[in-house]
Amino acid sequence: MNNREITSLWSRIIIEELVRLGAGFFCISPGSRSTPLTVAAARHPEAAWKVFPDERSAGFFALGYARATQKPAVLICTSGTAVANYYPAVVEASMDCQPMLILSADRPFELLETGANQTIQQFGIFGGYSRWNFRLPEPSSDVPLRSVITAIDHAVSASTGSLPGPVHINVPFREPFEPIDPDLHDPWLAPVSEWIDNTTPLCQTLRQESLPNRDSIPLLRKILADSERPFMIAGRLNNRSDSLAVGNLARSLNIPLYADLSSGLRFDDSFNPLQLAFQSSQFPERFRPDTVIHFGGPLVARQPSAAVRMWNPRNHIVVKPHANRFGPDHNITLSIDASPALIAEALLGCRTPLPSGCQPLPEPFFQQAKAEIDNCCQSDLPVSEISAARIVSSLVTPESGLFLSNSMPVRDMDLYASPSGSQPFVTGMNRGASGIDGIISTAAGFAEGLRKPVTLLIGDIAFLHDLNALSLLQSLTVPLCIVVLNNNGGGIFSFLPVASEKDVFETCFAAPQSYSIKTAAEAFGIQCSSPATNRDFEECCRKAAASDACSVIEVKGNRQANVVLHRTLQSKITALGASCLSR
Ligand SMILES: Cc1ncc(C[n+]2csc(CCOP(=O)(O)OP(=O)(O)O)c2C)c(N)n1
Repeated sequence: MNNREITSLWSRIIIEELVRLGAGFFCISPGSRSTPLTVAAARHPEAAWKVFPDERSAGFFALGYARATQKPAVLICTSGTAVANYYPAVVEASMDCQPMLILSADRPFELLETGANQTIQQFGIFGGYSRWNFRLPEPSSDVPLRSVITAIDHAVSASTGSLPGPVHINVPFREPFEPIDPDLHDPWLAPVSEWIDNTTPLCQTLRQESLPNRDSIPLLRKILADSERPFMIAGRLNNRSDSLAVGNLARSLNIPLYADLSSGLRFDDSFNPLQLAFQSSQFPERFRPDTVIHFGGPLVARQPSAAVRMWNPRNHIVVKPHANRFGPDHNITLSIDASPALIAEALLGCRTPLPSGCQPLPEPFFQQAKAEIDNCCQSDLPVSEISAARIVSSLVTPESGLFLSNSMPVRDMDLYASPSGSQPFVTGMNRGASGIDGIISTAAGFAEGLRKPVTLLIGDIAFLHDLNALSLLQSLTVPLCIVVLNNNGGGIFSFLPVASEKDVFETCFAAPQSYSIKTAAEAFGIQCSSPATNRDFEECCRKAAASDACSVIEVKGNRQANVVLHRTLQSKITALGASCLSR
């Protein structure tokens, strides 16, 4: 078998094993050195693939796909800076435990560090952000094929294991790269002939959910049973079974639950949005739990952590599905590294349900706060960042998905979303490293993975940051509706003390941009509307939901007015809280 045949065969085997392991979605970026992998993926009858001229965008798309499917998408790129462009998406995937597989083609050994063109130090480029870095040898019949296949098996296992995340396999190739049909009767193939004849992976890792240790369940049951005022927090939960089990536990024991936007429970109308209660400083002073049990990862809002610091409860328990360090306040008294779903199920019935008087704030508070938020959404009022979040939350259904950009969109949705049903719908966000980069790409991958229409809420700076991702939308199989909250710059900075540093604020922080969102969208063949009132905005959202085409809805705003609106509504909600607490 000649080198060209070996290279072709080697690549086909890698792609075949990935498909057999369920990693059959490929994000391909064009390049010469990666030709063997690209051709093998594109010609595989069961593989799905999409092409990305921009590897940075490809990385984020793969991240979004993983968020929706819990499976790794496979990134294929050429040598050089192409692979470095995956970095921000790799960081986010690593920090938020999302699977991802990278196959970067490379120059062979004899060309490394010689000044050869398009050759950089690729091996291990992602450092500690990669769960496994591996360098395959140059294709050669001296290498047993079974070792290549089991390297792929381990790559998938490491990416989807108890701590899911990115895995980087560097794949050096010698020329020529052009594909050729190899002779499948070559003796080199004999050890894998059985694998060739069937359709199962050579070695599949079956992973069980991380089980609690034997003592943790009785201990937790006793702590909860002995607590007078237990409180539950649902932080970032990455799968639906965790969300459902945590929600069931809170309901069945009638324990107050703070459901973060990333918990999958924020839209469940059996829980009042405690985000509103935390707007009042009197609330945490009055409501003093003796046990806080936190399921999952961090929260979008910072008030609950500040409250827990103040409460300093006897028991501050965290249940998380992995062994990563967690707790920036260093005040956790017990950490359980096990599946949140298994723990929540095991705690059912551990005590008599709390009486209804133990709820943090009386029902009228939530009704009146709801009425105040709904007031901002009156039909004839100009659409604002708050009303846009509220209206979008009320229109999303279990047949669709929602993605939030960082900065204000994720915060506004966390605080002002209307709980619209007991069926939680899927909400995506990049809160691992909270970047404003790659958001459109991630939302597009999220929609493709979900196979459902998705609405994205994004600020104008984040939109501009990922503008070329608009080129991906034409070929999506489901529509993405992008709501751009255009306040002409970084609106979040107007809420910070630096806003009063007049000489530097506008230029160095708000950084206004005066580009036309409409022209930008139309340059990519996407229709853009700019509704002025809440009525028009809702109408545009409904139209977008009824259409198969991707669309952009621009909400034009003003940063100063946005701050005033937020502060006015916040002080009304704070006053409501104070009056309910003083009764
Ligand atoms: C990659 C990256 N660069 C910079 C930041 C810091 N940052 C946080 S919010 C923000 C402004 C975002 O503006 P926009 O997307 O318009 O949203 P808005 O603040 O108006 O809600 C910036 C630059 C970040 N989080 N991520």
